[in-house]
Parts: sequence; structure tokens; C-alpha cells
Amino acid sequence: MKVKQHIGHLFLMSTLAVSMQAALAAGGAGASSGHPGTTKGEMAYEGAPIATKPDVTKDLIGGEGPPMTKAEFARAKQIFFERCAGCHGVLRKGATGKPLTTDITRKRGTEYLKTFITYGSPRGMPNWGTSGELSPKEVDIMARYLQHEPPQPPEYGMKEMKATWKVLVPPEKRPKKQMNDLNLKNVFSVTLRDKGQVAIIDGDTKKIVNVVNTGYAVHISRLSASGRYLFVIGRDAKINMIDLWMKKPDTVAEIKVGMEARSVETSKYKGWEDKYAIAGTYWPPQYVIMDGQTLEPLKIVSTRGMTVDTQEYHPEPRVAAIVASHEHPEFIVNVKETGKVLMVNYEDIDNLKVTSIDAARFLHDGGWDRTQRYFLTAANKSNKIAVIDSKTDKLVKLIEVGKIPHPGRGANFDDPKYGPVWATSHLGDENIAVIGTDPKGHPQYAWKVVRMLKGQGGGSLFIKTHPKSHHLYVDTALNPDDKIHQSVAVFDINNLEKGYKVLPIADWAKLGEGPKRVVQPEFNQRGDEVWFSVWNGKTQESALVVVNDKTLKPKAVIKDKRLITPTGKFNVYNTMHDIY
Ligand code: DHE
Repeated sequence: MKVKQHIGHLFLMSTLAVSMQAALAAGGAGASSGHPGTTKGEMAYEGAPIATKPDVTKDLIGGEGPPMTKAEFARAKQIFFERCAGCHGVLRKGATGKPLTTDITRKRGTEYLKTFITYGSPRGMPNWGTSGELSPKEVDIMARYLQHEPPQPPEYGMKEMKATWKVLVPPEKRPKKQMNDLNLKNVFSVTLRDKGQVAIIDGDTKKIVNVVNTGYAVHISRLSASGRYLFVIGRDAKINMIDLWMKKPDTVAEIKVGMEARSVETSKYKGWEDKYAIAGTYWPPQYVIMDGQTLEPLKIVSTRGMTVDTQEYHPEPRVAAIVASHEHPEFIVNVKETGKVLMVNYEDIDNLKVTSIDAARFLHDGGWDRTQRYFLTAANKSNKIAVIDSKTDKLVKLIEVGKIPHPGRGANFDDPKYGPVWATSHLGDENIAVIGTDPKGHPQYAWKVVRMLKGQGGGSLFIKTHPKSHHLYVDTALNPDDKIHQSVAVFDINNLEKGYKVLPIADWAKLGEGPKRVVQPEFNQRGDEVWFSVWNGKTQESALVVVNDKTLKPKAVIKDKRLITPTGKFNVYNTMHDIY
């Protein structure tokens, strides 16, 4: 493994690209990582380098750990942030990976830890040594490093946020009306992951309107309730607020709200449209409520606290998905490691009311049922979907599903037999769990898995349909088989028993070399087209494939040298109105 000397942002940019590229070059999701239970694709997905810079931490070297030089400690920390922190957490308190706190590691000792790091475990720990990813010397350094207290990244409060906050175009200088002739409702914001950019694409003409520089390894986009402002968050916790009314939509305000983040959302309750924005961070573990017109940070709240099951203190409970309630002036905040869903009422942010709902670990992503009253969210390592009633602010049910549910925002449709349902696919198996969501009309099926459909295989990240469509699309972006991760399964909702058809999306894109994972279906506003990303390596050609939802035939292939590593796509109208 090559030693890189420079650390910091640029280093992380390149290592993320390198690690994803390595996985992609090795067949991407297709290659085994050399130990049972985790594919290269999954490793690249969950164990990607974190955005927090290793040079900013407070280090507690010495004390009771085995002897190490400063240079060894620095090297180990760099490796840990690149390869381990995504699963074990920065403070090593455990997330999808096991806890590695010093009370545990010192008991195990250097030799045991070396063996574990070298050979891995069937439960998901990679074989870093025998795969050649770490040299014997690096394994030895890591084994000793883990017996020292974890280096602590700095806190990030109001002072730090304000220092990065910029209003590039103040509200009074912004257009008073839409200055372009775009059909804004059918515009798409497309994540260009490894470029740290989003492409704003006109869904009608399929032309790129602008490419906007955003945060590092940019992650998701969300819309303001009015549909005018687009909020984009990078993994480095940088938020861009883009005004779609400008002649050429561009950033009007930006801020960095922490060191590591995944989620952003805006207030949608009646009377509160476009008033607030909220972002949740992985590091520090907290969320911040901001002014919805300027991104001025107003209120920061920590998520540190007790876990839902063992009721012990967790120092690093990361904020996962956030959605805006339609029933109350509230944000619904998933806290991953404590397994709690917070209903954050923004009516009076100086006297903040937060209802904490016990769900299960480790909360990740989720979406609304068709009535937008119930929020269904994945507790992925518990193999459960938690149902939250946003009207009563209570947990309705924890539903056992398949292995590692990963719904994105899920898919709502009318099942011919069971009535209104919401569905999720899974990372860990081929199941698609279909859950009844109509306690009034179909009480016998409500909050039960009414069907387990069989898809192409595990490694699914996203599933999608639309009220106007009778098709259910399921990607398998991280499946080990090239054929499977380069295509999608589509079910006819009116004939689910019939099984699925396979659409060879990557073949339709006619690209050259590369893993070409097909990821995240997203409908246009009218609900008659569905868009897919064909996600290739950073130096390879990628594309977007638009499928005619009626005929299931390709309608357009969007290629452009600026479309580098496209992943998530967010249609303005569907994202504004939570249609999926
Ligand atoms: Fe995501 C949503 C976290 C890796 C594409 N991802 C989310 C959400 C969370 C999350 C918490 C929900 C946000 C919300 O709704 O408020 N994602 C993480 C990770 O922690 C993880 C596993 C590892 C990491 O280092 O970030 C991760 N995610 C990825 C990818 O590698 C994906 C496939 C490609 C990419 O662009 O990075 C990816 N995540 C997405 C997308 C969404 C998302 C496209 C939004 C889906 C939607 O339809 O709303």
C-alpha cells in the first residue's frame, strides 16, 4: 500500500476516489473483499474514508497504551480515518463495526489484535493483512494504536459555523420572479459524487443548465417547500443553497456546519414554508437549525446520550435521515447509534421541544407512507423498519424485515390485494418487503409485511415508483455480480406474483470499461419517465439513462464530460412534495 504524505482535505478527496476506484477497478461491487459476508462494493459503500481531517484531532498519545512513536501514531490515525472510522466510529464506540474502546482492546492485547486485523472475521471485518491492503508493519502499528485513547476531532459550534457562513446574494438582491424559462418543477439536481458538484438538469430538454461546486463527496439534495431553493450537502458538512429563480441557478448562501454530514431538510409545515433549514452531522454528533433564506445558524443541539436498548452513554450518535413533518411544525431526526427518532418542534426554537421516540439501532434512511402521516425508517443492523406516527409523535411498530433494509425513501403503491403499502429493498438479501400502511381501510394488514418479493439479489440501495406508474423499480447497485449491478428489476404492481423483468440499463448507456453500477431510480414530475445513474469510475465515462415508464424502453441517454460519477438524482417536484 502506498504511503501518502500529505493529509487534509485534498488527501481525503483523493483517497476516497482511490478507494472507490480500487473497488470499482476490482470489479466494484462484483469483487469479494476476501472475507465472507462483505463485498468490495459494500466496503467501498460503508467503509469509505471519512471527511474529517486527521490533522485536526487532539491526540492522547502515551498513558497506558503500548509504546508508539509520534510518526507511528500519525500513520495509524490516518489509516483509521481512511478505512476504519466509517464502520467503527471516530471515537471507536462502535457503529456497524464493533466497539474498539481501550477497555476492550487493552484486554485483547497486541498479538490478538494483529491476528484480527490480518485475517478479519466472518462478521464483516476485512482481512486487511492477508488481502495485502495493510503491510505487516502497518498491522502492527494499528494493533498498538487501538490500545491508545482515540484521537478526538474538535467540537464545532456557533463560532466555527459563523466563520464559514456566507450570504453570496442577500434575499433583497435576489430575483423577485423566476428569471429563467425552465419548467422548474421538472428540474433534477444530480449528485456528481467524486467531483464535489451537482448538475442542474432540465428534465424536459435533458440539457445541463449549470454545474455547481458543492461540498466534498457531495451526498444529497433537498428542496424548500416552495420549490425555489435547492439545498445540497457534502460529506464535509458544507451546505450550498441554490436559488432556482436565477437566470442560471447558482449558490446564494453557503455554510459548513461540522466536519462530517449526510442530511439536510427544510421546514414544510403549513405557515412555515421556506422558514427554516436543518442539517444533521456525523461529526460532531448534532443538528443545527438555520434560517431558511440565508442559512444563518440559529440553534445547535447535541445528539449525545443514552442508547435505546442497553441504555448506556454513546459519545458519537450520528444524525442520519431527516424529514420535515406535514402534521406539526417539526423535523424528524434519525439518530443512528442511540436508535432514537427525535421530533424537533421548531415553533419556538428558544424553548425547543423535542420528543424522543425509542426505535432501534442503527437508524439510517426512510420515507413517508402515501398519506404522509407515518414515517417508515430503517434500523438497518436490527433488520427492522420503525414506523413513527408524526401526528401523535409515537412509535407505532417495529417491523421485522429482511437483512439490512435500505429503502432510500421507499416506494408507495396500491397493492391489488393488500391496499396501500410501502416497500423497501435490502442490502443484505434479495427480499423486497411490502408493508401494509392503511390502518383505517385495511387494519388487518397495517404494519405487517404482507409480501416478500424476490428481487435480483442483495446489494440493493434504492427502490422507486410513482402514483402515476404501475411499475416498481429495484436497483442492486452493490450486488457482487456485474450483470446484476448493471441492471434493474421492474415489477408490475398489478401482477406482482409474476416476478420481475430485467432492464439492462448499463448496456443501453453504451459506455466503455468500468463497473457501471446502476443506481437510484428517480421519476420525472409527470411520472412517465424514470431516470437511472450509470455510476462509473472517476476517470471513466458515466451516463444517465431515462426509461419510458409505459414501454420500459430507453427514451434518452444523457452523456456529457461533466457528468462524473453521477449517483443520486432529485426531481424538484417529487422531492418538494415527498412523492415516491
Ligand atoms: Fe447515502 C441518503 C448515509 C453512502 C447515495 N445516505 C442517505 C441518508 C443517509 C446516508 C443518512 C439519508 C439522508 C436523508 O434522507 O436525510 N450514505 C450514508 C452513509 O453513511 C454511507 C453508507 C457511507 C458514507 O461514507 O457516506 C452512504 N450513499 C452512499 C453512497 O456510496 C451512495 C450510494 C453514492 C453517493 O452518492 O455517495 C449514496 N445516499 C445516497 C443517496 C441518498 C442517500 C442517492 C438519497 C436517496 C433518496 O432518494 O433520498
